[in-house]
Amino acid sequence: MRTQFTASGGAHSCCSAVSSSSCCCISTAAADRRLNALVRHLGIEDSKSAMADISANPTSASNGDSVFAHVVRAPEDPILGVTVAYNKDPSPNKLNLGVGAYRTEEGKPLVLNVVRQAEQQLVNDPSRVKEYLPIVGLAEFNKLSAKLILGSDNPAIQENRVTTVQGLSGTGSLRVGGEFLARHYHERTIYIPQPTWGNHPKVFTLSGLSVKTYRYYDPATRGLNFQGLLEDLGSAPSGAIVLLHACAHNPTGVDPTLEQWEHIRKLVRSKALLPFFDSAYQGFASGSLDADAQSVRIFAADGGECLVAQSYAKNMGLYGERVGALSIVCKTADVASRVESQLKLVIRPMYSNPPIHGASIVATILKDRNLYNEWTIELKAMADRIISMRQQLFDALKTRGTPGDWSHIIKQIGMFTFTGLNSDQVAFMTKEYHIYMTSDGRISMAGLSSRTVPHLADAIHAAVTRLG
Ligand code: PLA
Repeated sequence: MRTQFTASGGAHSCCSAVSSSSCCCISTAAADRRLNALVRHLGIEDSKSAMADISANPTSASNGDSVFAHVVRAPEDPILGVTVAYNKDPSPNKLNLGVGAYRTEEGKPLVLNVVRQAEQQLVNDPSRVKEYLPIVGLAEFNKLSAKLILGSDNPAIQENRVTTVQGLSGTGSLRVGGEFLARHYHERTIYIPQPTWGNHPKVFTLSGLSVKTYRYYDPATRGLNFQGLLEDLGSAPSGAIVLLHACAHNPTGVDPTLEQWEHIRKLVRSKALLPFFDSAYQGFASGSLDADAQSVRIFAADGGECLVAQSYAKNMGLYGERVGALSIVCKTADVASRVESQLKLVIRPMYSNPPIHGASIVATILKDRNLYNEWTIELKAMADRIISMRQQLFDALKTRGTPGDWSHIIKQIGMFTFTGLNSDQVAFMTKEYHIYMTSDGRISMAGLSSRTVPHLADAIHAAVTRLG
């Protein structure tokens, strides 16, 4: 059987004698691609002069000006910028439903009890040191992470066909995966759902991949555009990479059913597309770690290859610890070990090796049966609180007689509701009600509480009736 990865690294005509790791043309071409991508990303029209500005205009300081005088102000990030605006608002009633960060009923950030316990254990263990981790991270963490997402009895793990490297949370893991594919995979196009998490196109473009979209969401039904998805993936070039949200699709909260996943799997395999899963919400969608991993597991069970980026930001509340993992399921153990050797070459010049603390917390919890069980209970409680917020918001809008069908609030899954509110309505809610959310109408249900539901419902009601 043919393997999809050529970890030996393709030889380049200009420097065929050198290994791909030190090949000069790779770095120059990649740097050019990234600079071009950055120019496109910043929306600069005259790319030639912009390139000159970005790369070769350092001498203006001779007249006393800053060498950075030409730097244009970049816009705030569409998601994290919402928090910046929120922090500036002096209103006591302000509410941040922008970034997906879990809050308690009291509106406070939550450190899980199991995380506190694991940290205590780590602090009390004098044998713990702060040495550098290996380039691929903490071995125990990597093994446990692969088992968590793929299932502990997964044959690919038992056959050593999976390589897992620790990453800087979900984002860093996606980026390392993207860069690996740009260097070693024969097809450089990645298909991402429309819409998707706003950082996906940037992460993959700057990894050196070319980004295209496939239809995913149908605004008319506020559900999955399954037909459109099948058509678009069906006409993608053979071998193309496909980004799939493992569960709790961001921003729509719309996931395929298991039957639909099976359909997608067959199509992906028949066209030899390469699945790249983004698993940022395992356990957060349904409250069950196993149920939320089903999509990934059906792909990992068919013997084919795939990539999975995992994040512990949400399900363990380790947002700021930046702990995640990238697993690549390969056809053979030999390919997996060569793939890993190349992943190290991606990571080493990027951040050398990952941080030790967050991964140690996760490993401590995953390997201890009691802590693990306690974690699943705390995780379920978070998921249940989010689900109850859905019901409360839905009921509050019904009580107010807000025009429209709001049943999608209770049908959607995971951290977010894709409300269907437009950017004018969102701007109105921010201005008049101090409610902060992304301009696409996404609200983080995890940031809501019983106390703040009425305020949000009032704001939605006013926005819909006045700007409907
Ligand atoms: N993938 C998806 C689908 C995500 O929604 C997020 C986070 C990530 C990856 C990355 O998370 P991590 O790097 O922190 O592990 N999305 C958040 C935060 C919760 C953000 O935008 O950074 C969001 O509000 O959409």
